[in-house]
Amino acid sequence: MPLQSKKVLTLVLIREAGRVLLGMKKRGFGKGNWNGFGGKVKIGEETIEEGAIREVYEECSLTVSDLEKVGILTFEFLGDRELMEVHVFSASFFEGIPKESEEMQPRWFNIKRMPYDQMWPDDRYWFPLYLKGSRFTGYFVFAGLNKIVSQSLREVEHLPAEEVPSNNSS
Ligand code: 6OG
Repeated sequence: MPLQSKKVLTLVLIREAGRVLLGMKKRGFGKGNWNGFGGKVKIGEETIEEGAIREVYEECSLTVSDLEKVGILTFEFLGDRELMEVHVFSASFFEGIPKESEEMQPRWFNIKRMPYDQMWPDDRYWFPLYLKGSRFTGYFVFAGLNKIVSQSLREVEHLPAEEVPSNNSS
């Protein structure tokens, strides 16, 4: 079965001193996991960053402006022809106070105590690279939502230049 397309998504990690803001996903894909904020890049959004900024605001009411891309993670779910390409951003300046939304319940976590048992299983591989300030690319193959069957992760000096997404459906 050939892989035919990829969906571009965003994931924003907001960091302040020794802590990171995560949200408990209350519905949809990844429900029950702590994760950064993000989602699909919408048609009409000219950059991936624009989609990322919108999602952060929708999900926790914060306005971020200093996004820095730190990683690109590609996920393949066996049996699903569409790959997910998640662009991971770090932000350290924000305006507002984190507020619960219909999708996310935000909470600050000390960077020494990330709740890996309640995060996506790939996070325990790449999150330490993010925390130490590296850039990275990764490819993870999942069988179901909880099991990684193969993975590769690399620290890189530079991430590939952005491609403007054209095939996202929503
Ligand atoms: P919506 O469906 O809510 O966007 N996402 C993942 N994040 C991590 N840490 N690991 C994964 O492993 C992920 N797969 C998807 C990208 C989904 C949100 O979840 C992220 C988006 O921020 C498989 O629109």
